[in-house]
Amino acid sequence: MQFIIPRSIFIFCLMVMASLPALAESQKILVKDPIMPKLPEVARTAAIYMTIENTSDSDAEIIGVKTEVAHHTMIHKTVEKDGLAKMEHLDSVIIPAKGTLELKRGSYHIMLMGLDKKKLAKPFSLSLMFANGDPIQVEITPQR
Ligand SMILES: [Cu+2]
Repeated sequence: MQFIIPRSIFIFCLMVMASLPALAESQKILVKDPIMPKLPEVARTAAIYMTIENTSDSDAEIIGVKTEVAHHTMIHKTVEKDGLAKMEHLDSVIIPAKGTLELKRGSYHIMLMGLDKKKLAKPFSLSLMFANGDPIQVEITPQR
């Protein structure tokens, strides 16, 4: 017995494959005002702030951050407990559809740990990794 794939199914599969890159591209993320405040001479950690806007119709989830200037990079949120500011480590953070997430002092931030100070002499790049979609490169110029 011969098994023949109907032509219509074959064409449908081609169409699905062709639409995949478009799907990744439909995740529209805009990063504004990325900053890394001036560090004390002895600092081994640094916080990075920025505003991330999601102009798409679906939530965007950042599941990690990568950079060459630090050994570890984490997403943190500063919370106040019993009058003390504490940093919580988050596995991921959501930027709601048509929404904005502000990374700022006393709130969400990107934490760099085990800094390679030599590499901080000039601008460096940071990759925001998404659950769905391509990484986004952000250029950071350390303040001095
Ligand atoms: Cu932190």
